[in-house]
Formats: sequence, C-alpha cells, structure tokens
Amino acid sequence: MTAKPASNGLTASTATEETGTGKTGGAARPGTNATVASLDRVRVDASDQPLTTNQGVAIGDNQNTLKAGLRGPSLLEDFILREKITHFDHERIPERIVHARGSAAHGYFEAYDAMTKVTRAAPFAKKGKITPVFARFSTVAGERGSKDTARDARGFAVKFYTDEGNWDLVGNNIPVFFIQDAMKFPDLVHAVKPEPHHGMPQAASAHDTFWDFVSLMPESTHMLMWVMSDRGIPRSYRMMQGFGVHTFRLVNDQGESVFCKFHWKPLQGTHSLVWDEAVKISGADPDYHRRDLWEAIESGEFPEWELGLQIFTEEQAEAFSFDVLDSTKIIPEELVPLTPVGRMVLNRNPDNFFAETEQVAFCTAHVIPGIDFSNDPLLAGRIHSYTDTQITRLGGPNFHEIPINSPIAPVQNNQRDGMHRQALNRGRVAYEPNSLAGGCPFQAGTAGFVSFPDANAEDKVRGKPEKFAEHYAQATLFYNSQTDVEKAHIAAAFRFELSKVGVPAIRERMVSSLVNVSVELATEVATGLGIDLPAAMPKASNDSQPPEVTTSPALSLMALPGKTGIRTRQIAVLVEEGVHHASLVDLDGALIGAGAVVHFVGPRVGMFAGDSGEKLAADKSMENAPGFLFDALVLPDGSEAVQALAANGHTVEFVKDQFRHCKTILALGAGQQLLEMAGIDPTREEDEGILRAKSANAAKIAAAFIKAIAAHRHFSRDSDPPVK
Ligand code: HDE
Repeated sequence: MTAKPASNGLTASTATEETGTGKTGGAARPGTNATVASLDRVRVDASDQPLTTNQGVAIGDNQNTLKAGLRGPSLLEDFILREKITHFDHERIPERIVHARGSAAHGYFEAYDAMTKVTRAAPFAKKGKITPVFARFSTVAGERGSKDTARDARGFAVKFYTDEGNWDLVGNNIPVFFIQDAMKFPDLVHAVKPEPHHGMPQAASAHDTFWDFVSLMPESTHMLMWVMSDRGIPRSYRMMQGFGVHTFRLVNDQGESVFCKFHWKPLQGTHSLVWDEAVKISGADPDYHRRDLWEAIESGEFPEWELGLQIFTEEQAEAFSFDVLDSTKIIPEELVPLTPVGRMVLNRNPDNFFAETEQVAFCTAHVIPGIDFSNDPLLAGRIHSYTDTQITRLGGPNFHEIPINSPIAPVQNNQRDGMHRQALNRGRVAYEPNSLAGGCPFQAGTAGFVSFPDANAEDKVRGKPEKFAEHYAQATLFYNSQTDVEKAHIAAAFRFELSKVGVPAIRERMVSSLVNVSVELATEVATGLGIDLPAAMPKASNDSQPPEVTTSPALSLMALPGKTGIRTRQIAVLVEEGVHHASLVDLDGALIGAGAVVHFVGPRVGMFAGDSGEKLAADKSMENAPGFLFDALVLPDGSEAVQALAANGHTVEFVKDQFRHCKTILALGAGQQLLEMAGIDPTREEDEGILRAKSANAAKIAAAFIKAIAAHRHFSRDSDPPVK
C-alpha cells in the first residue's frame, strides 16, 4: 500500500518543517537536523489519497477476494489479493542476533569547541558545529519482543551523519566488556541466550549456561560487577551513561595520533530501578523504556548527553598497570580525566519503527577521517562482524542505501548491483583506473581516509599480552567505589542470579571467583546461597603491577545526580469520589510547573466528583497502571474518598510498592490513614521521602515534595528482605 512520496511535495506531513541544509556544519539549528530533512524523500502520507497496489493501481474493493460466483472458488487471477498476501508473508526480517530489542531517536550533536589539535574528524571541526545523529538503545540478550527491564547491559549506538561520511559509535552503558578477544563472542552469546534444548529463559542471564561460562572465564568478572549493579536495570534509557568501551585513535591533519576513550554523560542523571520493581514492571509494561523515551521526546523534553573524551598518549598507556587494548579494563578518571567536547540532543521520534529503528545498521567499521582503530582484538572482530551481519539481516550488500543508513555525504564508487540495488549509476565505467570517465571517481589521497601507520613488527601468534592476565583488580576497584546501598544491591543480584543456577558446582565456582574481588561480597553471596565460603579461585597472574587507584568515585551511580530535577517524572495521584479537590489542583499545578507528568489514578478510568462537586478525570486506573510504574505517589484528602480507597485492595499494594521501592509519598489530610493501612509507621520522621500535610497546606509542601522526588530514591528505608 503506497501513497505519493513526500518528495512529490503533495502530501508530506513534514513539508512545512524547518529542515536545515542537508549538510552538516551548515544552518541546521537545534530542533532541526539535516538527516531528518533528507528522509523527506521517502516519507509517505496517505491523507486524502486512494488505496493502490504497489504498482500504483487504485483498488476498488479491499474487502472481498475475487470469486467465480458469490459462493464459488477464489480465482488465481486476483492479483490484488496475491500481492497483498505475498507482501505480508515477507514482512518480517531476521532480528539482530544480539541487541534485538531496542528503541531509537533522531537528534543532533553540537561541538563545544574545535578539537582540530587532536582530530580532524568532521563533527569536531569547529565550535558550535551541528552534526545530525540517530541513536539506538537496546537490551542485549532478549529477543525483539522481550521486556525492557531485564537485568542486562544496554546498547548505546550513535550514528553521526557527518559531512565526511557516516561515523558509528557503537557502545554500551557499561565501559567494559565480558571478554578480551572476539574469538570468544559466539561462546558468550550462546551461553547467555535461552538454553538451546528448551528455549528458556528469555531475556535473562540467571541460568546455568551463562554462569557456567563466565565462572570459567575470570576475565568477565569486572563486567559482571557492573551488570549485577543497578546499572543492569536502568530507570530509563535517558538516564544511563554510554561508553565506546575500546581504546580508539584520534588522528589530526598532520597525521599525529593520540588514544581516546568515548564517554556519554546524561544530563538527566544516572538512575536505576530496584530489582523487585524491574521484575514487576516487566509484567505491567514490557515497553517501559521504549515508552519513556518516546513520551519524553513527544512532550518536548529532549534528552541530552555530554560527550567526554579521555585522551592519552601511547607512552602514558605503556605505563598503566593494565593494557589499554584490553576491553575488560577502564582507565580510571583519576588517571586520565574527561575532556567535555560536545552534547547530543535527541529531539525527534522516528516516523516508522521498522523503516528506521529496525533497519538502522550500525557498524564499528564505519569510521571517518580523524577516527581510527586501536589494536584491541575485540574491536578487530567487531569491525568484521557488523557489516557481515547486516548482509543477512537486511538482505544483501546494499543496506547502505536504506534511507536511515544512507550518509548525507555523497556516495560515488564502482560498487554495483546486488539485491535491492537502488542507485542508477550512469555510464559504462565501473572500474578504476579508467580513462573513459576521465579517471572518476578519483582517489582522494590524504583528503580521504588514511589509516594511521601503526608500526607492527612481531611474529604471527595466537596469544595475549601479559597484562591481560590480571582479571580482578578493577572488579575490586569497582566494588570498593560503590556506596553501601549499591554494594548491597550487587550482592543481592549475585544471590538471585546464582540461586537460579541448578548445578551447585557452578554456584560455588562463581563464589570462589568473587573471593578474589572482595571477601565481604563473596561471604554475603555465599550466605545468601546457603553455602560455605569456598577457597579463592587460583588466579592466572599473581605478580601483576599494583593498581594506580583503589577507589574511583565516578564509578558510583550516585556520582551523576543530573540537572533536570523532576522533569518527566511520573507522579500518581490516587482519586475516588469525594476527593479533596482544591488541594490536588494546587499540587498538580506545582508539579506540572516543575515539569513532572501527573496522572490521576482511580479505581477505574473516567470522571470522579470531588468534595466540592468539581469533576476530575482519572486517566489511569490502579488496574492498568500499578504503583510501581510511578516515581512518586500522592494520597489525597477527603474522608469519603479515603474510605473508598481503603476498601480497595489495589490501594495497599500501590502504597506498599512505593514504600518498598524507596520512592516519595505525600499523604494529605485523611490520606495519611492509607499509609498506616499499608503498615507504614506514622512516626517515621527520619524518612525525607514520606511527607505528610494538611490539605490546606498542599501548595506549601509542594516544594519539599518536589525536592524529595528529585532525590530519586530514599534508600534509608531499603530493606532486604522487605519489611512486612
Ligand atoms: Fe556488538 N554486535 N559485538 N558489541 N553490539 C551487534 O550487530 C559483536 C560488542 C553493540 O542498535 C550485532 O547489527 C561482536 C561490544 C551494540 O543496532 C553483531 C562482538 C559492544 C549493538 C555484533 C561484539 C557492542 C551491537 C548484532 C565482540 C559495546 C546494537 C546486530 C567481538 C562496545 C546496535 C548488529 C544497534 C550489535 C557483534 C561486542 C555493542 C552481531 C562480534 C564490546 C550497541 O554484529
């Protein structure tokens, strides 16, 4: 089914948008981007248009098959039916083997300053330069339809449509990886995916094969610490960091090179769910992160990240106690601080999930002049893998022509033909050198991509450099840099995951590995599993260089509280017939003023009469939107309403979940009874996340309520197991 493409200028819904110049570095402004404009040529809008076949023939009847008589057989000649069904039969493409589940958005990158001293890469060419981007966030292990809130690493992939070609920074929300060498990637993925005999469990690492593999691969311990921390269950894609993971090279105009690591820091702060909440959300709203990103952008709350670089020289790298080519290691910010170089803003949702989010093809091989690879052996495997996988997933070698993948920089070369080729290359020359086309397209020489001439004169060998054999120092560094609450959550996550492992020897082996990280952590996990603390697993290396730092505050999630207050936070206000209306109006105004999203949640959706007769519309019900989906809760005043709420079983669950998940609760007037009904001690004075006020004071308490919500959680009430 097609309508006239937008490029005809007839029906484009976007035709009136401000669309930039079609080139980066030009007049594109915040709120616009050149890629979005370049996609106009393929946008389709069927408003006021007749239904047609794929050949543009208008269809008279879209309800009935062509038959020989009303009760007779269907006819083979019905090309309209056959075209429709045939297309439908082929609607699905293979999902990504990893990172199948994801969500994406358009936006732009803006350089703070020229970085020409260290790189000639186009996005950093001058202060204020704007480069369009498309960013996709994802879980790793789950299939395309799996839940968003699984414990997992998250993909953080950004395609920069620069005026010197596309650059893909394909990272994760965790700065290290499980393995050091690409050779082990298929093993890792086979171990974490559902077990092959029965296809379980979906989107979960809590099973035997995963823990069997990682407990035999001590190099994965550092990343395990990160995934078992609350970083494995982010509150939102908008509230997580991103990392390029590998060491890359930056190369300037003179051909000089430095090493670099890429870091994205969210302006929204780094925030996470708690495990019980993540489990419950996965049932009530498996699209939790997709919805969050979509709604924030639709409402004009554009998420933003700052890009920081850790820039260091080869000489510095040689002196470190770890190898910078080892992707299981970070470079502590104490050794190489971050240089902020720009910001990314995501300001437009895709028009079509399949065409954009599903068909986007990120490839680590997509680099531009000024950005080059290091010899990290994990990166080397990736440079091959991403292009290769798209050939199956997107049906051939022309995936770069799919609109979301095509660069805004012009493409001209002698590659030809193949499945789904769209370019109409003119002329008879498809080779180089040639004289028949005047030698065009010609080699760009040093104006084009020139690989950094990295000197290499060693024997061909399968093996690893010595420093790769040290597996635990940075896992310990990570653990020691966490707050007590974070440490407790890490121990609980190991306990949970290993408790799902059926083979006791695997549990024990993993705990013996944890002894090398921290005896405190290993003891905690062993106790949780009801086993004795095993002896430490023998280490691959016992004479490693001592680490330069033993704690690094930047490794705690609490290090980045964010600058956006309670903007986009979801607040539930319970309502019933007879609810105290005036206080809710006061509070609602203050919360909306602070950028929060307020939902009136009733025993059902629809209208409720307040105490003074004014109507109030509940947009959610306690059935369709349980308490754990919200960041904060208001329990209203009004004795009739409170009585009705008290009689509803959902209310206690609502309040208990808010309490258990350490969120902010404000109880107004008679609403305070609901706190007590849920077993919350009315004398909990020390808890800044439980606020009480007379309804006459609703407006006055709003500021304290907002401050408490902005704190995200009140972990002083964190308890494991939960209080009754
Ligand atoms: Fe990937 N990875 N990966 N990966 N990866 C894929 O490419 C691969 C690794 C990452 O939103 C695949 O198009 C190998 C590290 C992200 O579309 C595949 C190795 C990091 C995404 C692939 C790694 C990542 C992928 C599957 C080890 C963090 C999703 C579909 C040598 C720095 C991108 C696809 C998107 C996707 C291979 C390791 C991040 C098969 C072989 C380390 C964010 O090509």
